[in-house]
Amino acid sequence: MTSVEFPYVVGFPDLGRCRVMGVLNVTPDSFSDGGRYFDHARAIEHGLELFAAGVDIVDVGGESTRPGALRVDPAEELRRVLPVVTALSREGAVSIDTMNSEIARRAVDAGAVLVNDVSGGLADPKMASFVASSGVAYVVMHWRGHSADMQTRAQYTDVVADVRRELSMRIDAVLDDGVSISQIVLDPGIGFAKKPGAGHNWALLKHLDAIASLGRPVLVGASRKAFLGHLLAADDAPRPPEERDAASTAVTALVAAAGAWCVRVHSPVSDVDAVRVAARWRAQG
Ligand code: PMM
Repeated sequence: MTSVEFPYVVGFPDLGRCRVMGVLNVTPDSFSDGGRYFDHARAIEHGLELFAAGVDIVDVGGESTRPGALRVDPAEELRRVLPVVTALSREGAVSIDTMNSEIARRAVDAGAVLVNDVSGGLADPKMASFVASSGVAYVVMHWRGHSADMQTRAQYTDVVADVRRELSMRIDAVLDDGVSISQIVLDPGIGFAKKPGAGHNWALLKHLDAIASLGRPVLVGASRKAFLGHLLAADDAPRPPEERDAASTAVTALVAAAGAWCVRVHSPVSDVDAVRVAARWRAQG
């Protein structure tokens, strides 16, 4: 089998396959697992379960970004995530899902090897310069504003071209702040200022190559999101988040086969196999 090459990301040697990132929300209110891992001991235990299931990275977040969510106080966000990042960093690669540069700094000091910023540096003007000084990998996601009212900003002429252009501007901005190109991973921001019924998410997933043509690897966070609930609705009732895992894995297989660098998922067991199937698929002449 010929190996599959992915663009280099600092700290993440090529595995010849798409990586799997497991979601660990230490929040009372995330849309699919809110409240389940709010207690530190339960969060750490679930992080260990994610590693045991074969994920490459555990993504620890202390602020819900579901549509409509309000901001969390930074002291509370830090209280939620720091013990969890500290404990899990001893066991494997941990990323910190935050828009706040101080939280990112404390998490990286505690061992996090990737900063996952859903605002792509827009929420905190100090984020990019912190990331630059830290040298760790940086996920720059497409974002148009905070969750409280982000869905009102889901207006596009051509969603793929618009997201690509806005991400390109974010690359330029974070490079200007000293981030190096090998730190950057791009993310089209599935569900963020994208309407489930308007086809925005499907267009972005189908045309990931347009995002990848910016020259950086692509991370996809489609797991359990509303557009899948919408697709699988019965009698006009969306399929509930915890019943969207099979569909999430189908997306994993498709985007990994299309060359995604990483998928961010809640229930990773099938995804861990799916990325291996996709790598073999890609390697086939
Ligand atoms: N989605 C959520 C949170 N963090 N990070 C990245 N990079 N990409 C995403 O799509 C993303 C994210 C929201 O989902 P959750 O509430 O299940 O964590």
